[in-house]
Amino acid sequence: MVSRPRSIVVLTGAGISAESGIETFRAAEGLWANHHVDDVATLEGFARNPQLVYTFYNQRRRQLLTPEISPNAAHSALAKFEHEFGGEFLLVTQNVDNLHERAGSENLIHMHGELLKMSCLNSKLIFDVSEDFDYDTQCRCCRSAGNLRPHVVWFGEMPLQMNRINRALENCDMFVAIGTSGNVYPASGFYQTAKIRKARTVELNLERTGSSFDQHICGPATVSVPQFFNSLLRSISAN
Ligand code: BV8
Repeated sequence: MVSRPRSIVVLTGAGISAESGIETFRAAEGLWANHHVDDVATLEGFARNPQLVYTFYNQRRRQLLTPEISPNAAHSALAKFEHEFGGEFLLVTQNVDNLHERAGSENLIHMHGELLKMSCLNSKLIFDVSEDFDYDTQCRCCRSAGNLRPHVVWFGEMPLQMNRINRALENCDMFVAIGTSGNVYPASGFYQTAKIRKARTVELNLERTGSSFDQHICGPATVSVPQFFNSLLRSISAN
């Protein structure tokens, strides 16, 4: 077991944002409860009914920007650890919300894109966005309407910065998965890559997801994440 890790990769999923008030994907009242994933999270769904997809993401963006939604103790504990750890640290999130950066995380990859960005289908340029947008919104590059899509990775599309993620996984000696059901590939396979490299693998979740992590810590992220990372900091500084 790694007593003093030198390189840590953390993967987060919807569960880390649940206590901030953002629904997870697969909970009964989850985001997709009212929509079929094929209709709102695939390129085919977007081509079939773009307005449904624009509305789905506009609603989520509006919710994210309401004052009630803010980073929770788990987001803050990860940012604190990153700044005090002293080793290599990479946070990979499957979430498209901006709660990690608002909590102060810096070495962060949004592998499934970001709700507060949109991209042009022609130029592939990426723009910040905080308002609703749809088929009639003009992009600043083409100066015409009908070219914009959410900068979000849909099913069947390649997640972002996979080379950088894989390099970090192959080099890490600790991998921690927080609040993810492990249903979606390639994120669901990251812990195997880490295990092959003899990294210590830890899962923080409400329940065991069935994957064979070295350690499973059950409980809400706002309790387990500060406990785990603060105690790791203490053991590192004691060594
Ligand atoms: C790709 C953006 C090729 C959109 C998302 C058949 C078999 C296996 C795989 C496939 C298959 N057919 C197709 C595939 C590939 C497919 C896939 O995995 N499909 C699955 C559904 C079968 N994947 C893809 O298409 C990906 N691309 O494979 O490209 C490739 C890739 C690499 C290399 C070569 C080729 C692209 C997938 C991206 C899809 N986009 N999001 C949007 O956000 O609207 S996925 C979406 O669901 C989220 O981003 C998130 O990543 C994902 C999973 O959700 P979770 O975050 O895990 O959330 P979930 O609700 O499931 O779980 C929440 C967890 O939190 C639970 O465990 C719960 O217990 C816990 N929890 C809840 N509350 C708390 C908590 N834990 C702690 N505290 C709490 N309070």
